Amino acid sequence: MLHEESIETLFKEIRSGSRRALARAVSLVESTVVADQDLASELLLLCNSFASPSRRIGLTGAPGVGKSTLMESFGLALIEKGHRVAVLAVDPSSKKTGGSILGDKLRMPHLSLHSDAFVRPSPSRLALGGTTVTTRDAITVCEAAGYDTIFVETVGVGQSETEVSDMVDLFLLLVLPTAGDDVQGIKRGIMEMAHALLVTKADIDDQATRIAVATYTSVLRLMIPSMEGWATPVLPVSALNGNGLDSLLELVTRFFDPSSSPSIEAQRRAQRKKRFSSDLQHELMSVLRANSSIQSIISETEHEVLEGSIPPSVAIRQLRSRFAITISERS
Ligand SMILES: Nc1nc2c(ncn2[C@@H]2O[C@H](COP(=O)(O)OP(=O)(O)OP(=O)(O)O)[C@@H](O)[C@H]2O)c(=O)[nH]1
Ligand SMILES: [Mg+2]
Repeated sequence: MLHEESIETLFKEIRSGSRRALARAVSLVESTVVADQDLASELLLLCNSFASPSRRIGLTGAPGVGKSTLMESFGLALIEKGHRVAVLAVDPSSKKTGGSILGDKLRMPHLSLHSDAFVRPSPSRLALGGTTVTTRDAITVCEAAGYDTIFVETVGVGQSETEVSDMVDLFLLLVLPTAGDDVQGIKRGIMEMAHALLVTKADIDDQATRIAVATYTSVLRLMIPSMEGWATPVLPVSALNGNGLDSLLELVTRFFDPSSSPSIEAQRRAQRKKRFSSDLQHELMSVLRANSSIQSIISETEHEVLEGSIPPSVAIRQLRSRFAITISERS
């Protein structure tokens, strides 16, 4: 069991490049055990003070579209250029299958063994909305460990895309070259959030890939761009033969060009603001719900609203004054 003194040791080990220590640190910040949370906070404060410039890249797309395989080949290409790459996963399905940790290591066999890479599928912590809340903290720990490129993979289901797009700088949507038939199936909101669309498995069918690129390009023209002044590119890629990886590298370099970093910093600031405010709301609701007298006032009022005996607007006003009384009685 970790205690305060060992947090400093753990932090030193992380800084000196130990991947085992990093894996333990990520488990600690992901832990829901109450006793771990003070230690996790202490570790995160240390890590936060060592934040170095980094590139946070999210990948989303239907199951099997090729996210992990792309990170394997693109991650290795980045390592060759001197980068250190961490891969985290927000995987709402891992709870059910329980097999994704092994699965992802198999999908990224070379990357997961490379000394300049850290591959860690996060078990999903189902919070409100059914997505993880701890991946952001795992990002902070990986950055303190000297990983300058952090990939976050998520299967495109439910809310996880929004969550991931709120924790990364560059957000990539992967689609299959199914001649654009899928366009209808992809939610408009996700396409508008993406900074680029990658048509995967381009090695399989040349013509289908070209049609898919053209279809997605024209659909995107009708949508609101993910960033002001940014035309969302559609790139064909093959993780298998490496075609398109140069263009992807060029895109990533252009996106993170120092001349655009003020806007990345502004985006991170907005993300921190959003997270603080939503976590605060969540926390306040749990505090309120844990208080039995407040909980019973809420239940009583809810019952009256459901029965139609008072309108919701009046109920809320009544609750506001009853909460004020309850809180002042206690202070
Ligand atoms: N031909 C071809 N097959 C690919 C390519 N990329 C991935 N695949 C295959 O597609 C299958 C799924 O690939 P993954 O990388 O696991 O896909 P994923 O999107 O990470 O899947 P989930 O994590 O399950 O959502 C595997 O059998 C891969 O070998 C590619 O560029 N070309
Ligand atoms: Mg995968």
